[in-house]
Amino acid sequence: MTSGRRRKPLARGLLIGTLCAPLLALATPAAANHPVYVEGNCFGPGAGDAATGLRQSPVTPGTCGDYDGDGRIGRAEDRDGDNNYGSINAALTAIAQNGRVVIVASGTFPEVVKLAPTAGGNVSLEAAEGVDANIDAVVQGDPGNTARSAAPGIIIDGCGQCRVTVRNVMTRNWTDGVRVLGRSHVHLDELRAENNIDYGVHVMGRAKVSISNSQINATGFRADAEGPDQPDPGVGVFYEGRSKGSIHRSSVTGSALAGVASDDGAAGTIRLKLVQLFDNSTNFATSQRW
Ligand SMILES: [Ca+2]
Ligand SMILES: [Ca+2]
Repeated sequence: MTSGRRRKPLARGLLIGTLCAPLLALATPAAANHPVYVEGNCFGPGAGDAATGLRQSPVTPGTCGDYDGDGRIGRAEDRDGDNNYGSINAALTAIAQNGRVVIVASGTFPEVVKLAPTAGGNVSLEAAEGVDANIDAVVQGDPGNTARSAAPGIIIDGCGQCRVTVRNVMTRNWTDGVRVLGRSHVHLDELRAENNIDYGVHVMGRAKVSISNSQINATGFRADAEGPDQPDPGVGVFYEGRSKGSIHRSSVTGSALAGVASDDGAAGTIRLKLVQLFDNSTNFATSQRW
């Protein structure tokens, strides 16, 4: 854990900062123990059936997910030069994919979130307790819905020496709720993946992904105004290639095809404990025999 080792008393930190300013200027933009915040948002204007799309700035200060009370949310919050952001990807860029991003107010985030640490970087993305952070491909009336519906919601592509943690977020209406690539090392905790058409969690390559306290439900079931979409294949959690995984205290239900499945290379390297598998066409499958 780097945070404990790096934490220093303020006075000492200031002294070091004074003496070593040239060195600090060469450091990464945000050290691993300097979190940045993501604010929320709300729908509107109007209410109920009249509500359309995400609200834009300005909003009444302190409302509609405006955590810092400046009346700005979304892109305006991304651009105002402070340490709060209105979108998740802007915050990840601010920490240079090395550090902690905390979503501090409830909102819907229609963006393909990319977690891609390099060179030993470590990223944690989480919503604070009680915050509903919905990473959703579909927002009523938004012109980007079709393109987003054909993309994964959270893409994790880390290096072999990098570690990624994602906690307490929802991902819905994508092809894959979460797609993990390469040699990533990932922990997914309190993840809620629903109504993703192809996979809830899709682990590829040689990635290692543990999942705990999570619900992956209704994979392969998604509909728009023209009717239900066709799943391909509609698997809750799929460990593909030579990936490895462990799932603990989680629920995988209502998948169109398999609940938890592994590829030939991943077969035998998947560990399940206290996992609810129910109402999937096939609850558990190996070698893609679903
Ligand atoms: Ca704000
Ligand atoms: Ca800002």
